[in-house]
Amino acid sequence: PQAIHLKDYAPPPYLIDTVDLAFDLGEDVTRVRSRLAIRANPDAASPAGALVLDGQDMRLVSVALDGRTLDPSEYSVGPESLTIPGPPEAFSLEVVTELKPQENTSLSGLYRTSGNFCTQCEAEGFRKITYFLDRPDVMARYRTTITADALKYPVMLSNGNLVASSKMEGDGRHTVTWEDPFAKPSYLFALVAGVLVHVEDSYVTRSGRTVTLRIYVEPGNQDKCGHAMASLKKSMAWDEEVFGLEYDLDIFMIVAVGDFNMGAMENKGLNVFNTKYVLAKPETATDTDFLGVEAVVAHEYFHNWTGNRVTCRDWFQLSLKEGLTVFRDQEFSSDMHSRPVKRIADVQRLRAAQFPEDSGPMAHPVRPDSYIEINNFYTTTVYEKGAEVVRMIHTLLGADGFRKGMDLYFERHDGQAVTCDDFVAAMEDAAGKDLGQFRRWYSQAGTPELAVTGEYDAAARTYRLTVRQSCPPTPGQPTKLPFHIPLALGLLDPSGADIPLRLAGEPGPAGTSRVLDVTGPEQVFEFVDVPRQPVPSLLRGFSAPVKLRAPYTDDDLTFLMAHDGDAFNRWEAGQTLATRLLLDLVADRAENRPLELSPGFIDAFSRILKDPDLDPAFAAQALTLPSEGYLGQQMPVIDVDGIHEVRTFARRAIAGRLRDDLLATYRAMGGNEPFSIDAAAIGRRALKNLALGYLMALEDAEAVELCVGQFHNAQAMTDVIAALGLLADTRLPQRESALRRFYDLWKDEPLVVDKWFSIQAMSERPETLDEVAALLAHPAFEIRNPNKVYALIGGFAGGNPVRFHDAGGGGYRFLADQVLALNRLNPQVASRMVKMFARWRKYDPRRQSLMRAELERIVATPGLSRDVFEIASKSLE
Ligand code: B3K
Ligand code: ZN
Repeated sequence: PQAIHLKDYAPPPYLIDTVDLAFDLGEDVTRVRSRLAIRANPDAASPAGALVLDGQDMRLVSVALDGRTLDPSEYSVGPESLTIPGPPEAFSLEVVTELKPQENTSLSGLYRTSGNFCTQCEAEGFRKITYFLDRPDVMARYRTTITADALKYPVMLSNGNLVASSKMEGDGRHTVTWEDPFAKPSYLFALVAGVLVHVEDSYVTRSGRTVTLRIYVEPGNQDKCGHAMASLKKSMAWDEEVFGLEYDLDIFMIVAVGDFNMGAMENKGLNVFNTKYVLAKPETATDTDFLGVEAVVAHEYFHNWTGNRVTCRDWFQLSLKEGLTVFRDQEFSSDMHSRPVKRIADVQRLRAAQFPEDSGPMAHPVRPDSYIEINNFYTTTVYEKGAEVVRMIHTLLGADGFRKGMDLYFERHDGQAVTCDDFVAAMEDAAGKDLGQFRRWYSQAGTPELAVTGEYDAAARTYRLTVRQSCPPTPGQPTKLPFHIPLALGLLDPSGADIPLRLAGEPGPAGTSRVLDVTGPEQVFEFVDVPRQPVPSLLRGFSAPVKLRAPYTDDDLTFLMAHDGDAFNRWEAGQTLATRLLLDLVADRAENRPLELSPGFIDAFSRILKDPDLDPAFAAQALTLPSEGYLGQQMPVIDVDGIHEVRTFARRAIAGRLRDDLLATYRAMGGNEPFSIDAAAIGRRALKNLALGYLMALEDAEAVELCVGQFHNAQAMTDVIAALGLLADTRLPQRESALRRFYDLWKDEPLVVDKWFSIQAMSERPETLDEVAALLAHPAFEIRNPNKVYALIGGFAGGNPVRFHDAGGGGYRFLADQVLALNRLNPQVASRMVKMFARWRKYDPRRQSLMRAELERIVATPGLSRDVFEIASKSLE
């Protein structure tokens, strides 16, 4: 397979102005007639020449140019293209193709799910429907006619507005026509047909237009759409208020389907969603699910402006729409709930997934330079780091400057396909701030490291902060130039209060929290009028996606935990301290020294637990120890077993010392108030279940009784799952009965069954691998369904480090077997699974060689997809 490079970008030789599609949906064959108005691109680099359309996995039936059917000698068909040599300057092209959606297991292009028809075109699925210039800088207006059996497919949807529909004909078939007035790239095309019911609502935009809102689901799921609908309306109002952006069609539709590779897709006017991000009611969905629904509904809705109205010139610019839209959905969720709690969750996610990616074999810039398979680049770097980059622009420009930049971006580029650079230029021009050096965040991969030291001069009353930055090498980028890093900070006096900040040379203090522009490899910032030795609070709110190194003492960290005015940094101080203590214990264990957890640390935990003024959601985050994955990242060679054992030891030590407080917290948060999904209620459930988790680390009779009682009596899935997850880690007799009961209760709810699979896959018990392997044969498991694969196989390989990395290598063999099975069915899902091997070099020699052997076995397998080949081969490089 060949790599595609950003430097080779050239404008398309032809443009397509209009697309007229006619689908004839059949059980055996689906026929697609496409009529394109094509003309040579006046802005192309060279004369137009041959027209090469993308297309694959279809049967070409006929080609007609300006109404004349072409003889097969007048065109040529390759496995991935249709070429027409020397067409006129402007012409119409009619192409008929035949497809078999029922055989399409890749879930890209047109496929079937629960008997319905559905499409997924991003990134390159449209070419599996018809021949086309399947690239985002070709924007056309679409008209789509669908004909199908009226009983089997009563609902037939596409983008835009419904402009015609005919009643059932004598043959039992009916027809509809949809028209989308906005030009769009082919990746935003969508079609859905089948037996669906909908819930409907409406929204009046602030300019007074009424928009019909519909959520389509399979019959029986109408009662789980309320939260998605409420989230949609909130998103619409938020985008008007914060960015002045209104919806632009008369109807907005969401369709939920059970078979979907990702979370959701922002097709113009017709979003298609994984059921996981639509369906939610308290009995079936956890709080995490509810928050996920809200965030993903918002994300896809926000794409209507950031992605659809202004789209990407090419796929290297993917973060233009994804980083920006993730930033927007994060801000939305912050405004709906608690800002610090949301920020902590987002940073945890960045550290858990993006930091490892950025220091491994798949590290790539937010705007990659090359790819073999674009679907492999829907990464946490493009999404989450991309959002951090947008957030830094927001920090540097301020909210008003950022808003001006957004306004200018839309003023300049509405209806266009543009680049990340165009976005930065709009920000720069609107706010009058030079972002020249800042652009390196788009081109250089790797997580920068910021080493900060401080020196207090009591006589001169100055505090000198020395900041050094560096960035480790990444594939293809051995050396890096300095980044422009916004460093938000404050200085705390010994009472814990913020000191007014004045840099040498400044007339007066400028607030107590401010942002320094770090641009050089080493810089000194001198603060004056500092009355006493301060403790610096650095990188407040995680103002840049970097690794901070600062020589804090344990006492400094405990002090910051208690006093920092920045809530994020209060949490961060506790995490830094816990990480340090746990890693010391891992070293103790390796040296056969006895394990002991610092009493001072447990005291700090106890103060958090007993602080009546703390937001319970924040307390739950602050009382959660760093994950095994995060601890592993801090070690040169990951000690899988040591980390697991030490973390378990620490949890027991904390629980043993704080048992009574934990019980009190459990009871205080338990309350019997009716279910609510507001931030306060979510926070109370989080803290309650955190307390239960610690108590279950002791596994004493009282804890078990609470846990089993909660499992049986709780109404909300959050509480049921928390209890079941804890039981699943034990050898208690109640374990099997709970798992059995849960399955019997919920076997008809696929999304709940997914939870049942993942809980078993993540159990730390030694028999987990055998159980997971046996579950592959369970009647509810379906390897063709991505959610099932993510729950069982992904849950095991990604969510269970101690069992997946078992030194026997059985976990590795299991994953490689599944990757190869999936490779034939669904390359995108297979590729997500093979990524779990990417960090093999971080382990000890024995595990390294076991993982490498599996990667080599995969690479040597004939018929490998581009998707899996790219990840596996780059992992071995
Ligand atoms: N844009 C889609 C992702 C498409 C992934 C294609 N492999 C969902 C989103 O980011 O909103
Ligand atoms: Zn997106």
